[in-house]
Amino acid sequence: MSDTRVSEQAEIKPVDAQPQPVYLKDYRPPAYRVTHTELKFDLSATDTQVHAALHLERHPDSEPGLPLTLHGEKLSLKHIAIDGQELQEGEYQVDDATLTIPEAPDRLRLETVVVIDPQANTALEGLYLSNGMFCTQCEAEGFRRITYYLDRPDVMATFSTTVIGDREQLPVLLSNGNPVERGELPNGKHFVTWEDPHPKPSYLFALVAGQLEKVEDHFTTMSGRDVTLQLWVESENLDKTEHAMRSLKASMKWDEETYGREYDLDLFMIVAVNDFNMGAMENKGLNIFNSAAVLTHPQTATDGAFQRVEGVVAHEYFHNWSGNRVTCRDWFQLSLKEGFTVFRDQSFSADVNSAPVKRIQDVSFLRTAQFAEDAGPTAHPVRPDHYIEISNFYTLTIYEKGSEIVRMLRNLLGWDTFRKGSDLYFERFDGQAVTIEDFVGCMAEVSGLDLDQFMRWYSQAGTPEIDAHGEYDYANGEYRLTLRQRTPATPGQPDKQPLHIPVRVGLVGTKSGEDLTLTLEGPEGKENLGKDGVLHLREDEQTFVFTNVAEAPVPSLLRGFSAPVKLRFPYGREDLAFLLQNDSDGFNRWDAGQRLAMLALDDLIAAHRNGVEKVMDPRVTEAFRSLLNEPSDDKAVLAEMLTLPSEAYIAEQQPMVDVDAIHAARNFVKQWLAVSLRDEFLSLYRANQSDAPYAPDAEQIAQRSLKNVALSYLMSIEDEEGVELARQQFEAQHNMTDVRAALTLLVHSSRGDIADPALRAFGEKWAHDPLVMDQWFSVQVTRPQSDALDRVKYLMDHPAFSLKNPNRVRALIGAFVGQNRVNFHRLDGEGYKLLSDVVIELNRLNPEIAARIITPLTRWQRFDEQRQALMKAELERIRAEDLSPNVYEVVEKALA
Ligand code: 0A1
Ligand code: ZN
Repeated sequence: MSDTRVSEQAEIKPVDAQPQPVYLKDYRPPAYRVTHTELKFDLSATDTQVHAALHLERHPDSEPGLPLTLHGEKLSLKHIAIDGQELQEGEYQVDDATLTIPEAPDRLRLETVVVIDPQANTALEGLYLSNGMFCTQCEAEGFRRITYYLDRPDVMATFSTTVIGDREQLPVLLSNGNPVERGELPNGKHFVTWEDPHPKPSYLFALVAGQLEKVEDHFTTMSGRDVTLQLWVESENLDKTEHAMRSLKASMKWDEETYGREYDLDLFMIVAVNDFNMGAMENKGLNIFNSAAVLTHPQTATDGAFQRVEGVVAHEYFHNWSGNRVTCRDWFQLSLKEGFTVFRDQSFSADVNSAPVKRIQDVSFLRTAQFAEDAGPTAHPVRPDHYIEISNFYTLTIYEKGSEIVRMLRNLLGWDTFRKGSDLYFERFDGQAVTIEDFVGCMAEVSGLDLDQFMRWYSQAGTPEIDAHGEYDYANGEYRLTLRQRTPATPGQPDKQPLHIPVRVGLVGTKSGEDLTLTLEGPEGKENLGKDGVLHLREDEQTFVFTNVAEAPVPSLLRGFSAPVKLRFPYGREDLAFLLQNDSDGFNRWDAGQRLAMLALDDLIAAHRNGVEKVMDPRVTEAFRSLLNEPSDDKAVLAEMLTLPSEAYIAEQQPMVDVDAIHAARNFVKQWLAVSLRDEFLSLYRANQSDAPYAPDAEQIAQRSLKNVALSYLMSIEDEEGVELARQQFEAQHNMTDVRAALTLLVHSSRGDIADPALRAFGEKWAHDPLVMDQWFSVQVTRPQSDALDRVKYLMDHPAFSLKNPNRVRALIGAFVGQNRVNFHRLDGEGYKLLSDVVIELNRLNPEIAARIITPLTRWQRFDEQRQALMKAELERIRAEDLSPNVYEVVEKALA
């Protein structure tokens, strides 16, 4: 028997054998399908034995004569047999990625025994150990690190899994489906057997074993079935489960009411693990969560964390239909499940919180982070046509832009028809692995719409830009709106075709301040669009003529952010101030404020660069004054309105990023507003102070955001009263939202006399809680003062920090390189050097995280020559290492 065991460290490839891309056009059905999978795990930290029995049969659509080839990596094969007959050498071949049996019969039972080493698995893919707990992560291609298998999403099988472990060390043994048998074994071991009746691809397999405690609840489904809900955590976290459980029940109800989707097993489990590469994973019946995405307590988690938990719990639960019951044919279709599921979770969160704020937050994130990705060297279509490493494609483009595409379909069809399309999709493809065409095809079928041009959204990368201009013809009462679209070239896609873009518009009368009725002059005569309608932009350039426009309007364009595009319109500052006051669309009212602030910021950035005195546009101050004095919006929206565009968003708008000028300009605006409106901010703070017991509800969250926004203005000028309020707020220790806001403002100020003892007290109080220590790290390394980089280095030696834990890496390194722009981009290049040192280390330990954390370095083209040279030099230094396929793919693109 050959022993093919290889090191658990990332594979090191010689330069002449660099990883090769996989192409969508090469998709072929598998040679075999698996009808049933039996697994038996005998768990041990360094030598876990995995016994697999696969019931295989030739796939009816496969090319005749293809051998049986199974995936397998880092496995030590101990035994292999077909239908009870041990295979002899020569009857099969094993290399570092596959096991091939050239002469396999058309129907067979293949048995293998392999040994794996979970303890050495620092990549956190496959079976690994986290805090003494065994857990798995199989999406996308982790199952092949557990056993030999057809590890691809179009191979779906029922699973029966027996987990054997030490009774004392591993009292809880979990897998997918329902437990059907349990018992005692010799040598202090015990076992549990799980049956999952729903055929699933291997990426949805899960196993968890450890010393866990559970919180249990129940949900009665719409057809009256009782589902047991279990949340498994380490005992010290039992008091942090309530919000996740509540969110789970709310999600189950919402999916029944909104999409008619009912849960399909008797048991639904969530497990919290400390070491996890992503947020969470939708394994069938056994969701595994990063502890940061499930645990909350008023004393340890901020409002933002509560909302994130609600959203992630919903996301993973919704995958049970959009992803699990109907899955992807291949990984190029990833957005089929992810885009649709993000759209579903965003809609859920909008329904249970403030809908306009949810939209504002989602769009801000998209415009800042996804637009940057779409404009950089790793830009790719929502359905890529090739990849080297699929785990590099769990991107904002696949998730967030993918969700925007589904949202556009909802907007084009209207909710009722979209829901019919969704019903058809789930009914027609239940139990199948399908494509994006299958999904969009259902939408076209139920609506009768031609969506052929719309499909380009999936194949064309880059953010479309729309240049709009309008003319009002007083004499004829006509308004002509011309829209010109263009999508910039992206790597591998020099020429772009026009897209089908839904542009929701209103015309706001300048006299009345009201939405005017829209009568559109169309090819088939006049069309009444009401007060707010969707224009279908399909050509490179199109002019839309509105008639019977009784007064001069200001157009309100792309309402609700109806398409993921950059829309330019030559708004004057008065127009924007007018829309900020009068637009009936909450999103566009907020956006008008952002555009107005951006115009002022542009001037100030230029002034800073030219070394001339900065002068604030009084219209911005007046707009803020009226927001503060006559608040017309709900508190949650008002808090968003009062928040200036982030440095990252401002950078996105600049042709060449000048980090220092952006930082200086934004600070100037903030301080100017704080000085001019100090009393207003102070009364806003006071009006929103509350002693009510903490609840993560929309009203309280809005109050806290408003109060903390006000405090941030006061602290920007280190106003004595503001500093005192921050100190008191920290000392009151009322809840983590307020404590963290106050601590951040103090640490980011020059008031070390208050900040240092506060930091020390916080660090001591929470030393035992890693998720709170993550916040302690982030607060310090995002400080704008010039000692931030030294703090990062110092904190990397802190006992609570480890490069092996992805949450720690994100909290310390990720926060510094992503949120501390002035210090990461230091002109001595030390910020870049620090990041590349970390990437080189992580490339060995955890390639997935290495390939993500490197992102800011890949955006070098956006900066001045000096910084470009420094960043490129660091990328070259990384390239000279023996790279994992993950980092290799990203670095090659960045340097192409
Ligand atoms: N499907 C999960 C995301 C996920 C993807 C990959 C992972 O490990 C490499 C883990 C989780 C989701 O969308 O939530
Ligand atoms: Zn997902």
